Amino acid sequence: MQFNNPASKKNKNKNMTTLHLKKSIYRSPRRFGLLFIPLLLACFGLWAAPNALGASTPNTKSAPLHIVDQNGRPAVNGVPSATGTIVDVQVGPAGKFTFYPSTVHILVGDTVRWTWANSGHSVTSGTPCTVNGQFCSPDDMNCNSGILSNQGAVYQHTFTEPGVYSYFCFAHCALGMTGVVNVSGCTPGWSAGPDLPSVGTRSVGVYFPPNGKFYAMGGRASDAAGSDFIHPFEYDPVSNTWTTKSATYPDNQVNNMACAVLIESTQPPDVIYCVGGSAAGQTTATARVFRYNPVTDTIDTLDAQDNWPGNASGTIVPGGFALAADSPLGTHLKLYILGGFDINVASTNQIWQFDPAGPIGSKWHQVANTPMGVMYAPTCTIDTHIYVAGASDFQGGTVVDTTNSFSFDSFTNTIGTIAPIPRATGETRALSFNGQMYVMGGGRVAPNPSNEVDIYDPGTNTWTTGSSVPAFTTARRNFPTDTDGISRIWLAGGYDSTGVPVASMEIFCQGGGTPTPTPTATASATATATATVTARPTPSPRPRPTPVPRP
Ligand SMILES: [Cu+2]
Repeated sequence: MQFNNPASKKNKNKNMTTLHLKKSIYRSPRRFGLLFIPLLLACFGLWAAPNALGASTPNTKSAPLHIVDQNGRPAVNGVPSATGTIVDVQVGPAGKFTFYPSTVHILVGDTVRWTWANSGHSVTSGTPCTVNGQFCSPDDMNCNSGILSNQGAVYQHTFTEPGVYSYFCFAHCALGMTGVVNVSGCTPGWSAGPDLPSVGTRSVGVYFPPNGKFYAMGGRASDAAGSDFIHPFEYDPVSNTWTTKSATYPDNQVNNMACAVLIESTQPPDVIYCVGGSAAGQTTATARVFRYNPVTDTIDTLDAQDNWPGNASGTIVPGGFALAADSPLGTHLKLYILGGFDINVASTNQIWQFDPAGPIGSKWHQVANTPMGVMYAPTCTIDTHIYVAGASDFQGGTVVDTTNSFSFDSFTNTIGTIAPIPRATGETRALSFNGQMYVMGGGRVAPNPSNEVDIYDPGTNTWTTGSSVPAFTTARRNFPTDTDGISRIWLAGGYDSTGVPVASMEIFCQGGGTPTPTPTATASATATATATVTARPTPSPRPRPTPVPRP
């Protein structure tokens, strides 16, 4: 199997799906992707023995250090909040002068735990290579002296304020041994985020694990011809701001696309693939596939031989879509597009599988058909199945909402039945969040659009609403939304109840939230190096963040 993004989707090994792992176990791999788990396992196996090598002896004569964050407020060290998560970073793995992963994305209240894979390194906060005294190994004291620790040492720090925290190894900073901790805020429950750069609708939301950011791909400002967006929008949870990127879409057929994070082989980089789409005011649709690399902010279009065959007529936009593996061995994830909308004609029922690693001209394969035509269908993958619940249909010359619900087993290529969603909806997205399916508002037939979040538990085949993720505030449809799979959901824009595109954003955050009120870090000498590295259960990324919706 491989550990690519979006993390949890990759592991389709059925006998692992029952494992309920601690947040701290599965968050790391899904956040940091490929290679991290194998490395962790290897290293932790190595370190399972009591690590007598501990860190250097702290100098207890010095005055306690008052640790402050970049905003000058007290930062708490070593006391994970009640709901906090621990994220692991290796120091000097494989004898290299690196931290791995060198950049981590966490929430306020989370803890970063550094473990020394080799000796003679430090974790020292500051913009390379200047000590700023915010935190440092082994015990947050005497940061300026750059105390080095040895193999097996463990140092951890809990971050209680949002921000970007740089650090480096005192001995090897000049060799580029540096790291960054991105800490984003978390208000438990739903809260308002900043407006999109424009009012907009029919964009696709994509969470990009390598940088922890949320993208609104494509879409348009209104239903008028020419209002299509030209550039991706990027939301940064750390700065809580939207940015219009420089990359330019290959064409204006960027509404109602299917987009998801894929990699082309067993190695990063991950990129966002977008398939199909239409332009405002048009009844034709493209079949092209393009890639957006958020790190380099570049877009390129695949060879025309790799156009989506589901739109052979040139009039069909993608239906539901989700990432899934097609075998228990879990080779790289594939994108599935279920159904589609033959614009102003009918819904369609083909399922197409896209393999980004396939040779040119052979990336697409048709698999089973959906049990009914589905379009604008809430779709996500949980464990070994793709679920669809509440798709749109085209009846009597108009788009309508339905309760159509089913599952698709991507291993066996078969359709299954599930309890139908209790309300009709469509033109929205389903998200895989902590092992359940969340159908986000949507729909256009009164009383829709909705702000309701319907939760499907595949284990019990039942639907609920309420507790884990309640309704959001502004009812809407055709809006970009996505999740990191475990703690956050983002949504923005869409048509509101009056049918007008809006710009408002809503953010759901679970956990990591309230930092434990703890006194200023009076660094205690015992807080160091003794941390026993507990053997970790085999990480099987359980919750699987879904790819994208398709308004
Ligand atoms: Cu070093």
